[in-house]
Amino acid sequence: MPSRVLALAGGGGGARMAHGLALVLEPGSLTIVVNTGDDDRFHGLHVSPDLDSVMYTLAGEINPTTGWGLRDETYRVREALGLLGSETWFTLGDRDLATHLRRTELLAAGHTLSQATEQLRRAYGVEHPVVPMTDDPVRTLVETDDGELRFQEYFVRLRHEPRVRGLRFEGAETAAPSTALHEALEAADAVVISPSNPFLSIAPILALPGIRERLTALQGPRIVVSPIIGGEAVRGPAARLFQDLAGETASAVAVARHYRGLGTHFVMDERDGTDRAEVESLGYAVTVTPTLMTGLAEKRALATVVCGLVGVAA
Ligand code: FO1
Repeated sequence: MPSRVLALAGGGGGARMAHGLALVLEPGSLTIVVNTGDDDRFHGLHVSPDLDSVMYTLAGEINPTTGWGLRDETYRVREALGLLGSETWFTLGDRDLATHLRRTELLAAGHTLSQATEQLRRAYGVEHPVVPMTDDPVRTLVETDDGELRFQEYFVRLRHEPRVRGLRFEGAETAAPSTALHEALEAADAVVISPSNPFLSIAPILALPGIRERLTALQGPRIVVSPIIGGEAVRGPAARLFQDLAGETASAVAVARHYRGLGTHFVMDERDGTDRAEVESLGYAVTVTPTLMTGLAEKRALATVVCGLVGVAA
């Protein structure tokens, strides 16, 4: 029987890793579990940015310039909303709006977020299961010097400029992990922790009741792919959050320390090769390889390396 891989993902790095894995694994061998802490309502619509980023990337429809939203977009509705006095700092393209309209329609008709996502991803021609971490509301709240902010206010409206004092995943402690996450945990031969933001994208998944414990109890490899390359995040505030929340400079070692006890294998970029021994001393089996996923070939190459670790003992 082929190995079954559970990938945890959120944001652009997670979407690119998920795409690479989808290129090398059959749909029955991969479940992509996605952060929903970034979800919010805009113009009355339920927006799930991380689910959509993964879905659009796997569909080949992601906007290559922004890394979120759809390619070949127009913004007529946004312009009109602005004229009508609506807040438009969160940019929703016309085609993207159709996704949020349909999701909101399905939720209002009584479907769960998992069921709505299943319909949407099939409609976009995505064969691999892309599933929310939970069907219950979990909202990432960011404690800053300006007070507690909703995730998208911090991330988009304030361009992740405020200093972060802490994070809260409201609702996580009582949220039930989705059925697909349960089933993937039961069946998984390996787990991939994508190179997503550890604090904003992966932590909400790990905050769900029992998930960290169940992941740690898994027998197979738990493979961390470092989101930090040469001391920097590819995009977004991950490097700064290591400073603000963990009090240390961002590096492959800092990522390894963050996931210590959870990960067994650690994949890091060639630029960080000098950190190898220190990461090994934290108990990981280390692989050094190019990790920057600039195109399809790089995504496929990294996913091939990661899948090569499935079945390899730590
Ligand atoms: N990110 C931005 O920086 N600015 C935006 O206006 C914006 C709109 C947006 C709309 C739909 C969507 O699915 C994602 C969107 N994102 C936007 C990205 C999103 O805020 C973040 O990348 C994720 O939440 C972080 O993982």
